[in-house]
Amino acid sequence: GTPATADTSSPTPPADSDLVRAALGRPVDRTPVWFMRQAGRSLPEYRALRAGTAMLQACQDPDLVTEITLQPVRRHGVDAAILFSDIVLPLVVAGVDIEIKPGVGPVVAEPVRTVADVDALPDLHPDQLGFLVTAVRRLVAELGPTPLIGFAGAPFTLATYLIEGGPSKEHARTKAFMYAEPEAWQRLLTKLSVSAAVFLRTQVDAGASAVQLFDSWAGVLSATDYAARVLPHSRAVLDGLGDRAAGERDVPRIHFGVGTGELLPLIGSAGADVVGVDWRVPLDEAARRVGPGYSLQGNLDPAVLLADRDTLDAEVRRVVEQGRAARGHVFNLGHGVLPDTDPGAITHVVELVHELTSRA
Ligand code: 1CP
Repeated sequence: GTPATADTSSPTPPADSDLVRAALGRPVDRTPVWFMRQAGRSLPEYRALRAGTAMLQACQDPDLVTEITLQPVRRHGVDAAILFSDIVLPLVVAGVDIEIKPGVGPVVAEPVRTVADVDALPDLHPDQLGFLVTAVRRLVAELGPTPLIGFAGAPFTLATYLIEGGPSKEHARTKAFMYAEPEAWQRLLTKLSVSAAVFLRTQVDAGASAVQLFDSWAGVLSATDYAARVLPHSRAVLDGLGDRAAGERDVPRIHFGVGTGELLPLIGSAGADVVGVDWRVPLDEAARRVGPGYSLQGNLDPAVLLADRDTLDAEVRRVVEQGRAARGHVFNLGHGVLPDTDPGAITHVVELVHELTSRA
């Protein structure tokens, strides 16, 4: 029952890809590979394009978003593009005063510290996302057979930035608020889940082939707190995305956090098709923890890209071998590309993974 106008002018995403097949546990021609933070600081062509434009301005410029998203696909031959954006963008578009400070990360002008602050947070409206629809449609048309991954920040990870006011190690203020104001906490995470769902739905309707929900900092929580105070909100985002029984396109859902070894089965049960794993837990052990109903994504240590070729190759082979224990495997790093990474090492890993996994 949605109006036809939005759908008819979106280009058709690729009908089939190794990324979507691996994510859904179907046979692949070769293991698909992409890298978290593949677009960005490791590429000289990125630094050249971004010069003079603030990060959050660049994210709202469809020409820049399209070009920066395409750069790593052209250079490395990865099996998926990931939209150039940031997890704080839906908040910024809704009117929250946030800046991304170079070398620091997102900084919030007026952190959320009281119940009144929670209730004053502006909502995101789909009609504020015209730039995003334009960028995704253009990308899907340009990418041809290569799938585009859309993404959003999960409610918990966004809450950490809003409450701390910026990047943090301990997330102590966030936890203190979660324990002291349980009802306001639920309202805050509900608001953030609605805006994440709007942001993802917009990308899927415009042609994204898969989505990733980044709950980067969920690993700071115990399984008990995660299950009771966070998981239902992430599930609201992921469940809102697709009713496959109603014949929607299969748009697999990837769900990722750092340091989530103890949370892996819960991360899966929040509504994922693919559980992202950092480098701490080997993929065969991760497959045992999540069970047979999930594919895995990961999990080369990003620092290994800084090592010598023999070490790099041995680690890539190990990840590929351990990944065979999973229902399906999407090769990736265990977290984002480090800024000092040699782009040549990334291209080499793509070639090696393809060589090791091609069906004869
Ligand atoms: O000026 C610059 O180049 C700023 C660096 C930068 C870039 C390139 C930031 C600031 N964000 C991004 C892009 C970005 N952010 C992408 C692009 C697509 C790709 O992967 O190539 C994505 C997916 C993100 C998502 C993101 N932003 C996450 C989740 C992924 C993760 O790393 O865990 C998080 C936590 C952020 C917050 C953020 N934005 C930028 C920084 C430096 C940070 C982290 C700060 C911190 O340590 O808390």
